[in-house]
Amino acid sequence: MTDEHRLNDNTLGTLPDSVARPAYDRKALATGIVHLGIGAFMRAHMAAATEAAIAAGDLRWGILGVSLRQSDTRDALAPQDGLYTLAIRDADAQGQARQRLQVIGAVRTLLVAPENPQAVLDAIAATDTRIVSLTVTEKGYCHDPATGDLRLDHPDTVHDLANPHAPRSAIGMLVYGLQRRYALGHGALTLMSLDNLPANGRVLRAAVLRFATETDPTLADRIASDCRFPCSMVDRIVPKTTDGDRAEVSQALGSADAWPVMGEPFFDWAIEDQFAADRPDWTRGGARFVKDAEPFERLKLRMVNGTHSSLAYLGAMAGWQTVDQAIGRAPLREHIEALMRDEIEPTLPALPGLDLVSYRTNLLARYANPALAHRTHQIAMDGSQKLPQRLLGTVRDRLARQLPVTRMALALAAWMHYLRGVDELGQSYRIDDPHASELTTLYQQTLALGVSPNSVQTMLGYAPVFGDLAGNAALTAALVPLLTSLQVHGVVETLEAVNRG
Ligand code: CS2
Repeated sequence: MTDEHRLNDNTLGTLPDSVARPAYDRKALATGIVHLGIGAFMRAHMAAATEAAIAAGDLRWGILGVSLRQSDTRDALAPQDGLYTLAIRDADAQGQARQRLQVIGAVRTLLVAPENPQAVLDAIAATDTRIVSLTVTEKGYCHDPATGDLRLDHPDTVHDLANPHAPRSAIGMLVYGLQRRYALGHGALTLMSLDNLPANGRVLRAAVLRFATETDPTLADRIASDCRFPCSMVDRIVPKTTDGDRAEVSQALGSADAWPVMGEPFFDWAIEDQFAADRPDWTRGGARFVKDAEPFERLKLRMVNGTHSSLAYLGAMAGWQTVDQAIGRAPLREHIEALMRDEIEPTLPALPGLDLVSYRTNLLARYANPALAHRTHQIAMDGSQKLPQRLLGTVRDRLARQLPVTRMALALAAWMHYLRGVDELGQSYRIDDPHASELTTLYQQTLALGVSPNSVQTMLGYAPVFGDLAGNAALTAALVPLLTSLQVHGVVETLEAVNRG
């Protein structure tokens, strides 16, 4: 398609009637939100909820999106005036895939931090900015996942402490941006993490204050008293966009969209109502403001992300490429359902109005969505950053109460087995993880040579992931037969044996 047929402000009016689009005056949008890490995940949730608040008439909340590493999002969206399509996909009662398309107008400006870090600091310092939100993934906090503390020896932290004008980590950008903001006499900010971390606001606050203390303790005191860091739980499955998705959405629009995002119909966002200044009315887009997000986070991290990771490692090793394919296999489905019911749910706090049985049933239906084609290898990435909050909290709670951990241990065993780098069909894949080289070396020196209590304990001794679980006898005892079975008999037979009990 030529440029006249590219999605942008000028071609908005030519879209088919079935495509929802901004009806407000985009030129009148102010920039109230700076977002660090403008990937697909944020574009399918926070931006969609903000779009609803803007559409209801509050034009103060345009978004300036920052990419922390690559220019690809800016390169795709800048020629589109920041517009992109959100495709909500599922299947009808006959199992036929269908989609609902909405062009989102909330993103006004896009920056690429490495090209111009100063512009990012200026945006954080700008008077209209009241909220800085983040989806930088677990590893973007430069913290130790086992303890939650900012790593002062992390290369990005070391770099940023020495380069106040050109930070490259989100934490460095926030601290130097706030320093600039205060120098200009502008008011306090709300810093809002949307990543899948327990107490994400508190993790962010601790990292920002730790970094600020290293820079200037008075700045740290001011941030601590002025700024707010609400915790939140966000839930929507957003698979990576493929070239096929781009072609299909562009075809339906009659205009080329270089980077649409895909999502499921389900959307949940529980956010603590703690803001330093005002905020959009995100309830217009399905969010709820809560007093304490912790129980919602725990529920979501353990039930959704915990089972997602379990399913991803087992599915990827069996050669099942997508989540719907994997959950369609009877032994895996039985296992995931029992994992929730028997091992995860008993560790969850009661939440008013929450019916765990329907939560579980609904989650299984979400996984079975055939229109998403969510890749198991996508979820399997960054395991070292994900396991602690997704799986190990449940494991610790159960071990403390001397309850069995067989099904939880199967997820850990599958992750260890995945480090082998080749699935049961003989296909090799890359381990995509910031600790990949240490972990694969560890695997080669231990489990690859044979499963034994010793080799399993050496794996469990990997402190950045397992922390105080090192040397745990009950967990070792659960892992040894599962790892042996995965290596010798493979995923399906192991699942069948676990399901037989
Ligand atoms: C997934 C999550 O990729 C992953 O690790 O588990 O992105 C998951 O799809 C979302 O958290 C669902 O809300």
